[in-house]
Amino acid sequence: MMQASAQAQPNIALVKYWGKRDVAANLPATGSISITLDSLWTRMSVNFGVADDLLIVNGVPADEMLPRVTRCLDSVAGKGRAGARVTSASNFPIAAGLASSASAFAALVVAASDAAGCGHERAELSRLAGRASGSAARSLFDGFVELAITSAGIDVTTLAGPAEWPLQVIVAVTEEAGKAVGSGDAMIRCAQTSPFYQSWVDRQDEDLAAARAAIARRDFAKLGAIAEHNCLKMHSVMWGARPPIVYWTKATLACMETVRGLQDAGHAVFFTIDAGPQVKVVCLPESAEAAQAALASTEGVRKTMQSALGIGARKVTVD
Ligand code: 2P0
Repeated sequence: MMQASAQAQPNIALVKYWGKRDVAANLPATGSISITLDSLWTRMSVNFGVADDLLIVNGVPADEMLPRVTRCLDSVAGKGRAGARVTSASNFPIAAGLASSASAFAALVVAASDAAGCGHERAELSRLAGRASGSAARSLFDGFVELAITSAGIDVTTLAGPAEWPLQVIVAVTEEAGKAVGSGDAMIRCAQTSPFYQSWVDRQDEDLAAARAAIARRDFAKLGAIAEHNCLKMHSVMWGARPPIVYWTKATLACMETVRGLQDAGHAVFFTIDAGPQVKVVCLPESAEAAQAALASTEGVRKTMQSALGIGARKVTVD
């Protein structure tokens, strides 16, 4: 039996990936910059040596996700591989805009490569994860991560490690149910129908440059300003699609107002929102406690989770 396990954490994009240059190759239209989290995790175990692929997520068979997992395993271990029993567990809600596919596919490629004895380098694992889910390529790397588009595909690097600028992230969970429109379909609809899509793509390089410079200088105010702007622009692209894609709820807006209140009171915090109603609030450590308390008492917030920045996907031993 060839068996291995890996753990990966989700990442939160500060300059977002929204749109595909090549749908078949799952190549993003633009680069992106993210932070890898620490205390939210997905653990994946891959066991080659069964007849047919089988996927168990948090103890329950997940047949809907199986074809995507099968394709990813084929890309890592080759089509001639044995069938695999894949088990996955996460300590946070999945499929609700919390980057669960990022941590899942990042952990999957590491576990599958190890179980099959492939010996892939990190850059190759990142490329394979990105083919399964664009954002997953970033969860192979530590701390502040940039995914750049090159003529050869993607190039992913760490801009600053988690200890070099130890920010905190509060996730305000407003809805635990899965979302109505998946990210992949939503991106394609935006590219086909939103009049704002092309200008989003055209302006992405300047946002990436601004975020990269803010990270290099540890300039929290500048990083927050560009991240909020980039997030609101991404959602504007979605609102302009036909039919429109609106992931926000009343609670999402209430959380944004809470963040504005914290900023007005002098706290170093900013928000970002992905393809779902949850609000992620990035803070300097001294503002984390106030941010967590304010978000926890915001109407519609079901729970909050807090995380430092963490490291990329790696092998683990799971009992
Ligand atoms: C991101 N998101 O940069 C953006 C911002 C959501 C909003 O990447 O189709 O699951 O699997 O490549 O990576 C979510 O999309 O999309 C995402 P696919 P993915 O984090």
